[in-house]
Amino acid sequence: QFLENVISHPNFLSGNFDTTFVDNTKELFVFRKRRDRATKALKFLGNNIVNNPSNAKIPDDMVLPEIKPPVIKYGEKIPAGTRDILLRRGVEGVLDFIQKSKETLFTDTTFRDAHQSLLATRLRTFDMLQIADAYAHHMHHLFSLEMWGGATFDVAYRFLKESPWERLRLLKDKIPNILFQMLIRASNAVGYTNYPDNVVKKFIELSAKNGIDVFRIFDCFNWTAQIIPVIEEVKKQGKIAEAAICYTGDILDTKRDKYSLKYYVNLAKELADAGTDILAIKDMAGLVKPYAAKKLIKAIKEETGLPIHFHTHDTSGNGESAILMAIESGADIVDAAISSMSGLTSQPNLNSIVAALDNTEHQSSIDKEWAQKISDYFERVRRYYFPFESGLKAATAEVYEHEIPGGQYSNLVVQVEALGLLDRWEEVRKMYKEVNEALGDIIKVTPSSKVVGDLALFLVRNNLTINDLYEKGDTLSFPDSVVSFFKGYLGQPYGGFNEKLQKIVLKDEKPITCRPGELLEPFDFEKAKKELESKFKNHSFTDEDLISYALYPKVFEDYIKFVDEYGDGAIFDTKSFFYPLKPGEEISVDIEEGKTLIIKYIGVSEVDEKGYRRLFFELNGQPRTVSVKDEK
Ligand code: 3PY
Ligand code: ZN
Repeated sequence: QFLENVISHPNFLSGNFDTTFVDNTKELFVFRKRRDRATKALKFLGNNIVNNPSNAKIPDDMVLPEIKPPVIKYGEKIPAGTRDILLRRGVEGVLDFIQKSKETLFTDTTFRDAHQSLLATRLRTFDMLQIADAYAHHMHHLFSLEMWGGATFDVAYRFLKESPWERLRLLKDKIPNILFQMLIRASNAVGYTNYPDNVVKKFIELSAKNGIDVFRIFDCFNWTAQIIPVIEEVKKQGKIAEAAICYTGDILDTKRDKYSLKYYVNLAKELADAGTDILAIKDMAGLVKPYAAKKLIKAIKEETGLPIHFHTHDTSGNGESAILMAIESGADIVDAAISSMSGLTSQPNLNSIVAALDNTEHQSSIDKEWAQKISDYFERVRRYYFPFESGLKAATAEVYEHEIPGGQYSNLVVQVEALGLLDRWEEVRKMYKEVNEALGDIIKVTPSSKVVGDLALFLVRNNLTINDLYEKGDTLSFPDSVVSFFKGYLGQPYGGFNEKLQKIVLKDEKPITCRPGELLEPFDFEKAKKELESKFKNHSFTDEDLISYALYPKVFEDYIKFVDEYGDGAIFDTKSFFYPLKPGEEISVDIEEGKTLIIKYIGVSEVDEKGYRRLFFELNGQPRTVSVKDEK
């Protein structure tokens, strides 16, 4: 262990040491506590049995299918893909490839937006890794894989008890040939609030270092002052900057002219001038109607000449038509999800669109047979996530009314359910629309969509109306996100605030009007490292850990505490991770390559006077017990 400390020490690695190195470097003598991974794994399973933190149960009559990843012929070389172009010819090479490509290019969103929009972001690394080889070997004609960012960062730590950085690295190892794409919320990074500029910069630097190649950058108010510094930082890292225009309203409706074609074209020009490599149309709720897609993309393409990447959601069922129209009008790249993870609040169906383009000038090279095999895999995997499904059974034109983003929809339903309000879900959707109107018809996408969602929930829960906001607002204690929005901490919405409501919510406080990042003190990484290391004595923290802590201090600390007690959540298969074992059930867990635990659950004791239960297992054939506090 001592040797391990020496050879991994940064001073040793950089050659910056002399004969006093061992004597004077006290951290060499801090040893990691022996991690008894087997006991932790038993405690993890015991905690699921006693406390069931995911609140998920498999009904007795439900049979979940066996997971069967398609078989790859090993020994075959991974074919070259778009990432090889980036590595060999740089960003310019990729842009040249896009311009010259006759076929429509695809981004597969299955690993990010699709499950964020269908399964409350719960798709685990375990299930991604098993299909990763299939992507590397057979989906190399994809433009990119959107596999990181958005809500996945927070959810990985908070609910899945796994590291998003580790996800990125493991997937990159397996899929080195396809560009990895992430969604970054400009100054909000992958959080819900503005961060100091040095945090956003460091986050981009580390994301690039760990494997992100394409950064889709958006601001929830399309405020270019927030987007431009991020474009610059991405370019500094030698990666592809894809600034996004968030779409709301309806450019075809001349009566609703706040967000007109002209508005979008002007934005596109600004982002083109700021040097974006690609321009994304980010239709987060699926509001770009097919004929609007035609008009919008044609106009933007003509004005900017940039490669256009079209992103939509299929909530209305019109998503595929919109994509076809977008392709007809010059979109170079489109987002879609593998078929069993597509449709409704997710992206339109990749397999179907690829088939629809056959025998046309836009025909794709994507292997349809393999796209189907991957879909078969996810069809089985998805069944394990049934508690996180939104319940939406069919496409709905109501999205044109409420305008709830696809990525928010399934989360909002889970939230509504947790509050015991599922019976009033229709009311929540109607209230969402009314709140948006009251706020002045804002662009709704993370984090502004959270403001609208939080206020709608708050009103429904407390049986209040929009009118009550004006009449009783001074006595109400508004959700934090709403206060923060009115203070200007998320930025300045296009067209300004509803000032009357702003005064009611803020009372005597004055809002800010500048870019929030200008006012935030730089984050002190050194201090944070010391803080964490004094709190968690047996840990050392990497730069990636520190940035996670800067973004989500409490979530990150809770994750470290969890891992200390129960180990890494990522080692379990999805059934054992979410659901309590049943007596007599036996599972195997790979704690590392070549080290497998066979665990059989025998039974549980009554709760003792201190509130603990003893759980009886067999571990590799030997009886073992662990105690877990009953928190219920
Ligand atoms: C996110 O920010 O997570 C989104 O998916 C926005 O659409
Ligand atoms: Zn989306």
